[in-house]
Amino acid sequence: MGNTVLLNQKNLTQLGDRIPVPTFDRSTLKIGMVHIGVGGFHRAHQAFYTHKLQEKSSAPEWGICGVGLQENDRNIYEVLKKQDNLYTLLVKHPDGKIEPGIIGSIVDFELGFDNPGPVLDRMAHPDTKIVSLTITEGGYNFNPATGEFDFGNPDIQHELKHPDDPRTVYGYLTACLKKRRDARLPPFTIMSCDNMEHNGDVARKMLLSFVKRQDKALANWIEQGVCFPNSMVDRITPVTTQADIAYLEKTYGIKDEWPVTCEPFIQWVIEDKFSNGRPEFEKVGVQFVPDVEPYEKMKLRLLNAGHSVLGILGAVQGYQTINACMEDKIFVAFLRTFMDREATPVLDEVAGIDLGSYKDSLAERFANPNIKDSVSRICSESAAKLPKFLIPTIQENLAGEGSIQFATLVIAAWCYYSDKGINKDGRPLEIIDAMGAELHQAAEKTKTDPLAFIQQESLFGNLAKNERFTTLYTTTLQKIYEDPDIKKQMQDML
Ligand code: CS2
Repeated sequence: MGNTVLLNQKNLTQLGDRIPVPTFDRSTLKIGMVHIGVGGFHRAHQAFYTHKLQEKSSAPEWGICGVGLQENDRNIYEVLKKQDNLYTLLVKHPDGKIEPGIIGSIVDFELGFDNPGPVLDRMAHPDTKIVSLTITEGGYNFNPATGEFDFGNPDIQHELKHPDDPRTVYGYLTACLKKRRDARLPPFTIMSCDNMEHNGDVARKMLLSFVKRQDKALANWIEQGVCFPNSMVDRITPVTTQADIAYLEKTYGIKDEWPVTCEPFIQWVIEDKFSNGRPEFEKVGVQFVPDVEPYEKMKLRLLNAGHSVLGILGAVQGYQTINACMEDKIFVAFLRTFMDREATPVLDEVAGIDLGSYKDSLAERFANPNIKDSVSRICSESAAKLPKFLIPTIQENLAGEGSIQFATLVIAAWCYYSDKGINKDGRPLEIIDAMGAELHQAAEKTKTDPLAFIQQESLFGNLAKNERFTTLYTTTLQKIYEDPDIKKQMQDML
């Protein structure tokens, strides 16, 4: 290792002696993709695939411009600006090996928060062919109980009154699609990369509901011309820690303020439905299929739900990381039994995939000791996640005669977690949830009304009205409140 070098374009030649750096000419890339929501996941997934494609074959039309719409995107914006949009990806293997590489596919970044103009211009630019999204499960602005667009959101109300001052993704998309239509430019594809069943269909339905309130003709134009491919995206990407930053500096002498770490596994299955061309991602392993639904469902109901099972139970038990949960034989057995007995029976066949091996591989991925994915990341935004990952499995098993015991323990533990905010040993939990206050208020009524938590219909639908569920839930809950050492209950169930 030589002296410490700041990560930026000018220093790339020097850094190239230390770790792999982009070999393609970033300066000539046009921006074909605008991505909203440049978190760790985008940088470990779509930007990584795009980087690989640039390395493999020339794809000059497909550079990425990152976009942040919220105040809390300012940090990443400032770091990436300083680093000429370069960052390091650290791929962490289970055997301890860490594979570093500098990713060069993001070539510009715009922040809309202070001034929406540059973001709108970029999205309305003739070179832009795809606008992709990782705005999180909660970012789609629909009421989970009805599945309809939530017009009650104050930002949406503001945008309806002031179309030139967008705040949410819907305001931005509408304003720039209008610009494109008025300029007689072709529309772009809107590509959702969030963990939701039918993510593209949901994005389409929500955007059209919003646009129809403003401009019916524009809604028609969007309906005719904008494609919204559904997709399944996968790569475990923990939160970057100070230790990752220090590792990079100490081991390679690279000063990168915001590297990304991830597991080696990566998968992207997309519906081949694009309005205005697409990168040849199949050259770098992306699968284009006519129907993504079975893949999405499999991943959400096994991987994401599996994560939540470990996360919620692990939080109450006092574990800090997902791999720590997987060092506990009871957690491993509980997870597998949940998957086999409850999640799998309500899944569809997935052509070419052996579910047994898929579940084995999930257990290996979760156990990767090098990843140290925090339980708090997994539990964050559970109110947006569980209605998509876990609750449908319970509802479908209730509709048949399926087992619901394992998932019910997780819901009961989530109530305890939201009520008490501490683990079994009384230590405070780090709870990050946009609905945190509502969850707490509902959960703390448990003492007087055991069903209070699950009566939140926007999350649980009609579970509180199902006797088989409420009977099991109430007894399970009572046991947790008597003794939050949740492992005992888990063990008794195996
Ligand atoms: C996780 C996901 O947020 C969560 O709860 O399950 O972020 C998961 O790591 C990714 O979907 C993996 O592809």
